[in-house]
Amino acid sequence: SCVGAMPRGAFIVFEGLDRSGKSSQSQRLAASLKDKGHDVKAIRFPNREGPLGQLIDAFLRKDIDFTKRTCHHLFSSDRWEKQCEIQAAVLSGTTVISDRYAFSGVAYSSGAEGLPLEWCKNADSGLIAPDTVFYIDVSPEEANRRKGYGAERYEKLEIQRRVYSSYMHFSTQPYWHAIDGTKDIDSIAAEVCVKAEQVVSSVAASDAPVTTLWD
Ligand code: FDM
Ligand code: MG
Repeated sequence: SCVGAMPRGAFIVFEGLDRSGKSSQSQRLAASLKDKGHDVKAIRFPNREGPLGQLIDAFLRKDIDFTKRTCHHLFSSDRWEKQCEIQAAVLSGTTVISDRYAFSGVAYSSGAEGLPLEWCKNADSGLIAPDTVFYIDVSPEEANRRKGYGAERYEKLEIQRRVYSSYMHFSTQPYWHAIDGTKDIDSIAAEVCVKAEQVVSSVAASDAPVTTLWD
């Protein structure tokens, strides 16, 4: 790379079942990396604020229904709408941390809705690929014991069991890092932070190009 060129930022994704603790962990990591002087941009999917997000929010609250394939495309479109933003941030040296991404799309649409997995993957094919995925691994039973699920769509033990097994489709991928989500919050945060810093520095040092799903 040319002398003085900005090393790119890493793209880090958190995945896991509802109540796995992934939202807290993604916030913790964003705060720790900021403390260490990194530029960080925290995002989440679904992004419930935008025009698509409002439809998704109403869908999750069961105020409106869509066919299974339409809802899958809504969640996917929400990600497509954010690609320029993610790309611009990463290329300017900012580390992007996302709470959920396309892996949720595949795990929930195939697991909870019963759609064919390859069909689900197609909608997200070509999205910017994360450099690493932290999968906060908590069994559906353990997640359910935590505070019980809420009243949103998919927040049921039997559905979470199917989502959990769909997530396992990704478990052998090189970018997939399963983290034991039953440990205490501070040890998980410490483990994640060490691994994330390794990813941030190796991405910066190797000047690895941004790749796309599902390479
Ligand atoms: N969800 C999330 C999907 O079904 N598909 C997707 O592509 C994404 C990103 O939306 F039940 C589901 C997962 C969860 C719900 O997520 C909202 P949060 O993280 O609980 O807000
Ligand atoms: Mg939820």
